Amino acid sequence: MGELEVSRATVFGFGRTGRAVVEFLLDRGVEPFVTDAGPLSAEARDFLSARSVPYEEGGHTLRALEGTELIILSPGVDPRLPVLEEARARGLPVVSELDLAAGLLRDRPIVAVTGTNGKSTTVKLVEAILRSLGVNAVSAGNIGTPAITIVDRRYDALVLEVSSFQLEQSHALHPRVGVLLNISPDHLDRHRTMAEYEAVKLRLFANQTANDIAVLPGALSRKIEWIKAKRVHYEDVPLPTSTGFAELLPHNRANLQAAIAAAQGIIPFDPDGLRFPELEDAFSLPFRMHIEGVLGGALVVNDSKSTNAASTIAALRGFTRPVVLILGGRHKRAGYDALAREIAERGVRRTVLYGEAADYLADRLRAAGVGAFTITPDLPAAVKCAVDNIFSGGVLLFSPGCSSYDQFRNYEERGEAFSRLVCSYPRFKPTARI
Ligand code: UMA
Ligand code: ADP
Repeated sequence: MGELEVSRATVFGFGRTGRAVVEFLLDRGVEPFVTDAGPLSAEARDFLSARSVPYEEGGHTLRALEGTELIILSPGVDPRLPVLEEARARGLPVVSELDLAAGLLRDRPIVAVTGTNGKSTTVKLVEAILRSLGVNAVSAGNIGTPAITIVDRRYDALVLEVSSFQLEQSHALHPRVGVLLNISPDHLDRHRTMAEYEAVKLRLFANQTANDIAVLPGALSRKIEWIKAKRVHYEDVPLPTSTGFAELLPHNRANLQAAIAAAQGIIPFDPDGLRFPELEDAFSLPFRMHIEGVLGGALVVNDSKSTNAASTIAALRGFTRPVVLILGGRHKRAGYDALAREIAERGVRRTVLYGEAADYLADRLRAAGVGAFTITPDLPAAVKCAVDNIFSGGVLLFSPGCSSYDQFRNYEERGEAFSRLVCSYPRFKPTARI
């Protein structure tokens, strides 16, 4: 197995990553053991049994350390778990899936993208730009395809989406181009403080040398001395002048500037040669500011991928029309006072709150002097309330600013639920224009 040379390995977490790691190990003749904190689905149990892979579920026990030579972590697993401390104390190597992949991808050009918001859009933009220039680029990582699945594929450049969870567990990633889009409060349940979250994000640049490129906002760059790579402050990158780009939402303009800077780190090109249709798909990933249609003369926008306060602020800045906003889910503990101020300043007509975070968000709104809000129990009730408040020429914006986990499995399921709810109104028209 490359340079690791083990015959048995334990995989922590059996979600998308764990499954890919198990397949990778089996392909190389390594015997995996799987341990998962939660219950496994019947399908997952069948998958493992069919391959004679032993497993434990419902918690990580010391059984996970017995007879193994290597521990491999899924991103959702906190590297500080006591069982992992015990593994290290016993001298067992503990690596992340990302580090395992990074070790095998060492000689390939990697563009690694992190940040609180805009990662997937930017990854898709870099991939599309490189492909439009004839570079065979592939994307992987937090965007949905674990990096380990592509170690045997042939390509010219890898565009990797990297989350804070992955960075926290990883030490080996060395991107030729590192992109840090932005940092605002998120995932503080795992990273505890903003300082810790920031430090984890900055690790993207830790292994870079003077031959590499670091793309980041100037304001952030000026606060950090130790980055060795050549820095590009992406807000200084000129946008293409050709048709289509002028209409981009402000946050997508920023993502495009960062993507251009990143792609130029792989191959030099003139941004004015970029054509909007070649990049268009990257700006319309599902559940990111997606126009569902028109209801009661109002544009209905589904931004279910908004899982923190900053992405909802970006969504609000995308409209000059009056907005009715649906906000809610499980909050991230910080960033919501700024969102409440934005709601106040923009004169959002009504904010409809739902889910676990509703009372917390109501307090933030009150503190910012916002009175036009309604608390509802769940998404169906929130949509009904929002529809009762919409008016012709306005926007019904679903940009929840919170994670979905209080009432849904993930943001996709939540976005689909919103879509079904609005489409069920007989007056709903699936058109992109009012
Ligand atoms: N689990 C444990 N022990 C723990 C924690 C979790 O056993 O301490 C188990 C869970 O019970 C579950 C499994 O681990 O069975 C889930 O593993 P995971 O949480 O690492 O998730 P994966 O399914 O492997 O998906 C991960 C990313 N998820 C997370 O980081 C939470 C996916 O990003 C990513 O697409 C995928 O790897 C492929 O790289 C999703 C995400 O929400 C989209 N990411 C966060 C974000 O973008 O904000 C970070
Ligand atoms: P990520 O992969 O980091 O979650 P996405 O591209 O999937 O990023 O977008 C997630 C959410 O953040 C969406 O609601 C989107 O509209 C918003 N968003 C995208 N880019 C930015 C940005 N640069 N700044 C703030 N919000 C953004």
